[in-house]
Amino acid sequence: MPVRLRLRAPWLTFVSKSGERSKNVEIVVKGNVIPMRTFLLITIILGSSHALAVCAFNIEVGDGLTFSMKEMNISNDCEEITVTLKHTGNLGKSVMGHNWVLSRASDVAELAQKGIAAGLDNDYLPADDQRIIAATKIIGSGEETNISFDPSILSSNEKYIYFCSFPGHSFVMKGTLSVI
Ligand SMILES: [Cu+2]
Repeated sequence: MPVRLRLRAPWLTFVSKSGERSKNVEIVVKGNVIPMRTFLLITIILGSSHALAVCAFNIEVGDGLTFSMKEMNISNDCEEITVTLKHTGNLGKSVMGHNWVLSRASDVAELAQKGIAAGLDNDYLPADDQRIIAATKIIGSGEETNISFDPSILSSNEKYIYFCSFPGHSFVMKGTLSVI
């Protein structure tokens, strides 16, 4: 179905090929007839990415070793970043528990290693370790948890990784976090 984009610009005069002058022009594109005012509004919204900074993230986990989000872009315009983790799988936390842990890329391996020793009672994370920037508790089937942190503690020059510290998961269950 052909769709038209109608542009009304009173400050312009459009001249057709046949020499006809008009204050309106219709552009046939895919979509609906969009008034100029709506068109400009969309343009303004798309152009102001900073005003649309995403400060809250919803990430799902299940019975596999994946986060529903593989990459996060964090804006320093946010006063606080909130990550909500939801377990949509069927397995309990002792079998297929997951958490969301943020650290510098270079700290992941050692934190995951020390996490195994810490055990489930400590959410598979070493206590009071300064290398943990933010972390949720371990959750299982049907559970949900969240964590908030101040993005100003992150640097745009650093590489950050979020991972799951459940034993064996961190090798594949991870994503990259960047400051934009
Ligand atoms: Cu996991």
